[in-house]
Amino acid sequence: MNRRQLLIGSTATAAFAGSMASPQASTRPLRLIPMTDLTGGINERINLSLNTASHDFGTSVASQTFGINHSYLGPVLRVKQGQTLPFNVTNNIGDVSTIHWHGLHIPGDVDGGPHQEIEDGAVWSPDVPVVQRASMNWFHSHMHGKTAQQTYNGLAGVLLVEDDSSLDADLPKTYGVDDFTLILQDKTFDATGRMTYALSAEVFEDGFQGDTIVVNGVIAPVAQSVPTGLVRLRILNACNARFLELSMQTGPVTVIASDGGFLSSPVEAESILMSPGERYEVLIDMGIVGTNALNVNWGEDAEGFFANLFGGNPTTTALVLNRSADQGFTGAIPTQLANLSPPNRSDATVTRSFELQMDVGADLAALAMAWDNFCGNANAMAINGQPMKMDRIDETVRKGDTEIWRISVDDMLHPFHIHGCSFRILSQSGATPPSYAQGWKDMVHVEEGWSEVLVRFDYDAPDAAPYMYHCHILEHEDCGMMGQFTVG
Ligand SMILES: [Cu+2]
Repeated sequence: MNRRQLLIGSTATAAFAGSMASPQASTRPLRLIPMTDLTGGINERINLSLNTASHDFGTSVASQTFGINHSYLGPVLRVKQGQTLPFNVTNNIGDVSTIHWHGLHIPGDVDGGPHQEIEDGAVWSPDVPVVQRASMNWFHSHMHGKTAQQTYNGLAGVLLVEDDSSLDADLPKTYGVDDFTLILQDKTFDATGRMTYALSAEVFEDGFQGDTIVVNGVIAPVAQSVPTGLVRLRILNACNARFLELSMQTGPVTVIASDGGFLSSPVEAESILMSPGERYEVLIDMGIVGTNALNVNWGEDAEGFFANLFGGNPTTTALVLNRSADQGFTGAIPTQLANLSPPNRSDATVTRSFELQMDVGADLAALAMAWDNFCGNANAMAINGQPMKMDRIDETVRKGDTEIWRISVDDMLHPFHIHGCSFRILSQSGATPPSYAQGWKDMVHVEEGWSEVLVRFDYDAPDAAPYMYHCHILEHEDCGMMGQFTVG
């Protein structure tokens, strides 16, 4: 009997009575996340203030949250390739934190991982170079042992990189009109409507599973009026642990970009499976139907395993799009997006193997605790037999080398993330990745067999500021399923 079978029938979490009773019955307006557009130039330091706040997710009750310049989540920052971003990140959450720039190709000392702690009351002022192509990235807490709780409470935001070709591209790009940023998360709320984050040992093992979908900080479904024509959705799965299977009510999902930038050409898929930490950009043709909807199936697999286990509707609507009389973007879905050659595994000169491990035994569990990993009262986790340790370097990479990283797991489906790079997926759980995952990525799914990525590291990460590789189920990361590597 495997762990999955053992878990079936365990306790369901308490649900906010109003949130899931009739998911299609009401739609709230989509909350547009305030966007700071810096593509025209940067004249002063960019202030990000991490603060405690209260926020109404749509239950008419204020929940205690963290925010970045806002009551929950941060702004959307829109920047351009070639810029250097002079941040002042001020921490006022009453606890030590960090802000990691997920997806950026930057040196280890400005990466914002667990070594760049920002004490409560302190200001962190990294100058972050934007070297890479147009891509949707994000930023979130990466505080060792506290990433899950701090990110859940709201320490996350989106960073859109544009470049000359993306600014010129014949694509929808009017923010809040035909170009929307969607941050998808799962939450639980207590009977009074306050956001909760409760972890039992079982729940901790699978990572936190909420029963209510939240879009940009508002309980779904949400609705948005859009003009006729193509509409662009830039989507981030910012759940702590849930995989989300996205589909449209009418028509295919037309994917144009993955984590690290545009695909070579649009890919039509019946659905896309997004792990925590992944980003995809999709186009919706609102010239065809007057109403369309983005639906979310949040089972780990087609049977909706997690949904049945933890409560909540396995398929729900996240966003309803209603066409207005206005004429919007008049272009067609492009046939060509970017020049991407297929990954060539013979480019690699080094191969490394990583096994993600969920059950490491009592001896390692004691060490994991001593090394400030946080596992609640669940089992400690590890990679290659070692829970995360802040002063141990696990791998040493030579700058400019192309490598193959092979990842396997002992149980369950996990999303694996590498800092400081984008990579190409050679195989995913022993199979060819879906077409929409064959472009630039920094996340790969790992279940059965090997997942292999082709990766090159071009920036320095010294002993004092190593990069991380880890499971992006945040409770697993906090519990030791993380390692660190230098580049030089
Ligand atoms: Cu994991």
